[in-house]
Amino acid sequence: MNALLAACLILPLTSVATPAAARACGGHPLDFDADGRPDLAVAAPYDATRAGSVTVMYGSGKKVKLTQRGAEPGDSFGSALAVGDFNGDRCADLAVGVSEEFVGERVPGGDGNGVVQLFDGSPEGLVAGKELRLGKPSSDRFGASLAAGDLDGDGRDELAVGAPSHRSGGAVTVYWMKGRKPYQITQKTPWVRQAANVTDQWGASLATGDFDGDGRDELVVGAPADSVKVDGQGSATVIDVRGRRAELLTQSTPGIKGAAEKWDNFGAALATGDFNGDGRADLAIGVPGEGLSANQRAMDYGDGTVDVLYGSRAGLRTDRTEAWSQNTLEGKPRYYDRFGTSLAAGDFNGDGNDELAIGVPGEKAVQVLAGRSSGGLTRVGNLLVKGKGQDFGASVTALPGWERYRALDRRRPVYGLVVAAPDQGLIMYAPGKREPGRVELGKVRQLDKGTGLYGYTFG
Ligand SMILES: [Ca+2]
Ligand SMILES: [Ca+2]
Ligand SMILES: [Ca+2]
Ligand SMILES: [Ca+2]
Repeated sequence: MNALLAACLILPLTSVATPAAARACGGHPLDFDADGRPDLAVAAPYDATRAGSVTVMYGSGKKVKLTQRGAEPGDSFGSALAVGDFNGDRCADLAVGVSEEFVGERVPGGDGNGVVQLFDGSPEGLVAGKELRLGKPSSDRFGASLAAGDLDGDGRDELAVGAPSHRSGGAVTVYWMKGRKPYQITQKTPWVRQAANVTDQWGASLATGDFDGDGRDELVVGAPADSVKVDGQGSATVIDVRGRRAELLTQSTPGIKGAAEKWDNFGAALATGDFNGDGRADLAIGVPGEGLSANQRAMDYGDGTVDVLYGSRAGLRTDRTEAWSQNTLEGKPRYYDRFGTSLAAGDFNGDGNDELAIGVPGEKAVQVLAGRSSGGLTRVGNLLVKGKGQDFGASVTALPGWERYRALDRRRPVYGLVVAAPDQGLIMYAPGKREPGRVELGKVRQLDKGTGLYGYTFG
C-alpha cells in the first residue's frame, strides 16, 4: 500500500523528467508542443527582403524562427496564419500563408500566385509538413488570409484559404471537409450568387464560429472592397459550407447599423467570440473606413466603427445588432484613427464571457469592451489601452495564461492582450486579471521585438 502510494506520488515527478517525445498532445487549442502551455506564432512577412519569417514563442520560453523551404525574396511567408488541429492528433498545427510566392518566374510588380505551408504540431514542436497550392494558379494571392474551424463537426479542424485577387473577385478554398476534395467557393458559386467585381477582395479576411450552436462552425468571408450598392462599402458573407447556404451582410442590410459609404471597408477585420456567454459565437465586423467626423479625404482614412451581431439558434441575428465607435467610448473619433482595423476576442477577466479588443492604430491604442452574460458587450468600464510604436494596434490577439505559464486545463483560462506595432516590430503584452464584473489589464510590457513587419499577424 505504501509502495503504491509512493509510486503515485513519484509518478508526476518522473513524467516531468521524461523526454519530451513521450508526451502526448492534450488537445489545447494553442499548444503546438504538447507541454500544456499556450504558444504564440508571430509573422514578419517582410523579413529578409520580404521572403518573410514566422517566430514561434513557445510557452516554455523557447523561441524558434520558421522560414519557407526554398525561400525567395518577395514571397511574404507569414502573410497570414491560422492555428487548428488539422490532422486530428490533438496537437495544434500551424498554417502559414505565402501569398506572394510565384510558381514560375516572378512577374515584377505582379500579384503572387501564393501557397500555404503547413507545420504539424508534435511533442518536439512544429515540424514542416505539406504545402497547399491551387491547381491552376494565377495572380490569386492564395494564402493572403486563413481561418481554421470545424466546419463539418467531426472534431478536426478544416482550413479555409483566401485568395482575394482571384479573377472572380476573390475565392476561398476549403480543405479537408469530410468526404470532399478541396472545395473552392466564389461569389459566382450558384448557392452564393453575388454580384462579382474583380476588385471586390472577397476572402481578404476570414473567420469561423458556431453562430447557431449546432456543433459545426460557420465560415465568414470578408470582402472589404466589395461594391454592393456603394463603391468599396465592403461586405461579409456567412457560409454554412456543409449545408451550402450563404448570407450576405453589409451596412445596407436592414438591421445592421451604420451608413454604407464609399470605402468604408466593412469586413476588413473579423473576430468571433461569445460576448454574452450563451454558448453560441457572436461576430464582430471591423469597418475601419467609416467616417464619423470631418476630413474623410481618401480611401485609406476613416474614424472607424465595429458592427457586432449575436448568435442564436437560427444563426446570426440581424434584428438586434450593435455599432461601436469612439462616439460612445473612451477616446475621440478622428478621421485617421481606423478604429476596427484589427479585432480579437478573449476572456480577459475569467468570467466566461469574451471581451472584444479593437485596434485603433491611428491613435496608437486598443479599445477593450467587456462581455456580459446579460446583454453582451457593454460600454461600461471600456478601456483605451495606449502603447508605443506609430501603428500600435495594427494587429491584436488574445492569448490564455501566458504570463504565469498556467496549464490551460486547470481553471477557466484568463486571456491576456497581445498587441503589435509592426512598423517598429514591437510586440506588447498586457495580462488579464480574474475580476468578475469588470475588466482590468495589467501593465503593458514589451514581449519581443523584430524586423520586417514583425507582428503583422498572429497565430
Ligand atoms: Ca506549448
Ligand atoms: Ca472537421
Ligand atoms: Ca453552426
Ligand atoms: Ca469576460
